[in-house]
Amino acid sequence: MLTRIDHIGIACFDLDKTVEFYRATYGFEVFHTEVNEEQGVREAMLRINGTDDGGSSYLQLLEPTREDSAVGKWLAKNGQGVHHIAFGTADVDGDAAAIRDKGVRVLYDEPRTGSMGSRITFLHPKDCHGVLTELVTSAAAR
Ligand code: CMX
Ligand code: CO
Repeated sequence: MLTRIDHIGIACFDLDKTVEFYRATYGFEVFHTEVNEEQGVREAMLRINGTDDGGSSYLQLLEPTREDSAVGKWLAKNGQGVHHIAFGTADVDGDAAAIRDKGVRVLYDEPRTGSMGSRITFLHPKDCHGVLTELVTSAAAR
């Protein structure tokens, strides 16, 4: 069951400048940073709030580490902005399988590693009314 917004993924050209904008404008501080080579991103997670199921909601600021990555290609085509939305679940495997059975393309056969040791998969934006959609089981929920 999808129980919360885990994060909103925002693509940017310069992670440090974008982090500074969110800090100076809204007062959001960096909760976590990492490089995910498989996904081709350098990212900063800004924690916005906790939720009833013990998980949290974040903004995920994403800078590509290579031009041919998903975010790099998207930035070249669209410029900066909202790249994807991510729903939190305690069971990414089960939810992904159930959604696949409804005819929506799930991009990975098995969930891969996301921020902070989470397990993630993606739904194809063309099957989701134009929204690239991620499913996340956070490390804490496992
Ligand atoms: N939101 C909405 N539509 C998108 C999209 C996005 N983020 N990215 C691509 N599309 C659309 C494109 O506009 C294009 O549509 P048209 O054919 O109408 O022009 C279509 O999908 C195909 O796009 P593409 O540029 O040819 O790109 P690819 O097919 O090579 O890749 C996708 C698209 C979704 C398969 C790829 O971006 C992907 O695998 N995404 C999942 C991984 C990811 O995004 N990782 C970065 C985030 C990591 C994290 O969150 O931790
Ligand atoms: Co994400």
